[in-house]
Amino acid sequence: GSSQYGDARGALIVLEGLDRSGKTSQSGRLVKYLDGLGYPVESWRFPDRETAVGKMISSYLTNQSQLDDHTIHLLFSANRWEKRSLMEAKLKSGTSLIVDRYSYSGVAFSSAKGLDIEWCKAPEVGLLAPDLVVYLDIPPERAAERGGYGGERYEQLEFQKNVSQYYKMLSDASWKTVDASQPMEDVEKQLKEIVLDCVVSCQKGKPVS
Ligand code: DGP
Ligand code: NA
Ligand code: NA
Repeated sequence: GSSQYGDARGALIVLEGLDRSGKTSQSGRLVKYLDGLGYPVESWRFPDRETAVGKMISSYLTNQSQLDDHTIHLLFSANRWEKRSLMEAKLKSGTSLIVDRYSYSGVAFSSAKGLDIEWCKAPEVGLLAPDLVVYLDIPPERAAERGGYGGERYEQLEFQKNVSQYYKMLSDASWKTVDASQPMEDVEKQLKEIVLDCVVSCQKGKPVS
């Protein structure tokens, strides 16, 4: 067909949400589930702190370095760009990717600091478009109660409230929202259903939008 990846391509599935919304644990569970069903799948996350750029980001997040807001924004974006071709190759070869944060984090977190939203979106243009964005929706106050924030730069209630407003602005009708304040098992069950649907339709060669 007219698919960007040909037949049986992998699905690009992005999980977004506030810090402590449960993305990381759910992403691990989803990968196990899909793998158990026999679908090639990998768990990815941004920022990827292993690369040279990722190490600069990590040092910024842990307050070991200071950077201008625009500069760190562009580093987060560069960190997605440096993984783009590998991402494309994986999808083409049929491997689905469950990605913990993507461009939406980039725009929501930097806009929440007061940077212009259109300026924030610009460096993301040309990255691969996800087949599915799932938003793990949790009130910032509830997220803050969860075992406490880890002390990284953005883990502050007032800032997270601001981020959640920008996520609302960025979301559109194509996003699936899961109530992440439910028990973990309920979140997991709903996510599995949504994500499997997406993987199955991509395996059938669904065109990329
Ligand atoms: P995590 O490793 O998922 O806990 O993310 C680290 C922190 O960085 C988290 O508070 C969210 C934030 N973050 C993730 N991606 C971006 C981005 O592209 N831009 C900005 N400004 N912040 C981001
Ligand atoms: Na977030
Ligand atoms: Na975090």
